[in-house]
Amino acid sequence: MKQEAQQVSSQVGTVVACQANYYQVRFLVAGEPLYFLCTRRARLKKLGQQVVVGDQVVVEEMDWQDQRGAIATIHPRNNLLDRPPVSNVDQILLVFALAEPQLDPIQLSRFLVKAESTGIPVRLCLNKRDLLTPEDIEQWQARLGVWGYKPTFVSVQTDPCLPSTLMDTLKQRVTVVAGPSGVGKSSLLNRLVPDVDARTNTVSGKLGRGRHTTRHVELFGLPGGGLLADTPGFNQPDITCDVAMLMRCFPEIRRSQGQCQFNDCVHRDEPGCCVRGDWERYPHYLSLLDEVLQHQQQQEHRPDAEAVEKVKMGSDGQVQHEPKLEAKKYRQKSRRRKHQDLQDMCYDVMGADSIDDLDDAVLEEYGF
Ligand SMILES: Nc1nc2c(ncn2[C@@H]2O[C@H](COP(=O)(O)OP(=O)(O)OP(=O)(O)O)[C@@H](O)[C@H]2O)c(=O)[nH]1
Ligand SMILES: [Mg+2]
Ligand SMILES: [Zn+2]
Repeated sequence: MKQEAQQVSSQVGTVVACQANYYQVRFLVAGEPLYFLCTRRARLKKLGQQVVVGDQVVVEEMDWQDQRGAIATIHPRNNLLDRPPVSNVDQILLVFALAEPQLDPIQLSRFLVKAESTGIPVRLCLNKRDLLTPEDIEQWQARLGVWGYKPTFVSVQTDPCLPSTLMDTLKQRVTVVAGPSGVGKSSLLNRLVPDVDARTNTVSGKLGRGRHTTRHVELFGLPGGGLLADTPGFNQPDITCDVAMLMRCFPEIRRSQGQCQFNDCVHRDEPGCCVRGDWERYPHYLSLLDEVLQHQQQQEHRPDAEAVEKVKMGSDGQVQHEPKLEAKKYRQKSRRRKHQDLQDMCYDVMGADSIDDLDDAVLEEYGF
């Protein structure tokens, strides 16, 4: 059976890591994972199609001896997270610590909204339960239940077995672990994939978002099936979705959807609004609403002359250009820099073989 499977010259696999011009692609052969080191066909490069971790790809010219091949086609993506770039994600596992660092409800809200705004199912995992009393844990459970979440409480460090609710949700799914720095994301990965050398405490950089760590995302195969990617922690995700999406990001608002008098109610000061009220996260919602409206206003009042393009990867793998609208663009730039911005970006991005080939400054500038 295995022998027969090894005869094929082309097969669909999952990209689990990208490094320079090479991609590690995982195949299941007779139920066992096999990893091939692959290049990308020149045709994909010409089409401007980037390969990202999570992509389902057709690998051709498979050399079963040396486990090498060439990526010929990227299957259409179900979704694409941009930071770090991972596609076909089944769920986001949002990890927070109950203590050390102390659980900040506003920060948790912000992360939840950011995760929900991707449209990808979100699961909440609260780590370091060894540091809290059972009473405190019960209080958090009740409180977050009212928010609309049913977190899994865990101590990655001291639990003899990780909870079955957590293990079950990871089975056969592609999961991206996200959350602030120091909450135990890498520790969890180490626990789940015992032979992995995911270093803990490695986040670097001024913003707590090391460039290299964000880019070198990798999907690890779990012993019970499923794939898991660790991400570096950062403490303040931007909320850049629109108002309609913001409302969808709150389970409390989703629950009362359609009950407002006006279809376009933003639940702020409209008369007869039944969402407005004394629910715990209502102030979080109002503050994020202000932020989102402000962001929207900034976009609307952006002078055209200052428009700078942003490079995004479409779900089809094509590089797309869209106006970059962040406040960052108002920074003073040298004349040469202004003139060359757009051109540089086109050449740098389109001419590169993979994200890893791009200049760090270009990636930063254009929001990768
Ligand atoms: N008390 C306690 N400490 C834990 C637990 N899990 C992890 N830690 C500790 O928390 C610290 C941070 O853990 P990491 O796994 O590096 O956290 P991280 O989320 O990957 O952090 P970044 O990579 O900075 O985003 C380490 O010192 C761990 O030993 C736990 O269950 N209980
Ligand atoms: Mg980490
Ligand atoms: Zn309303």
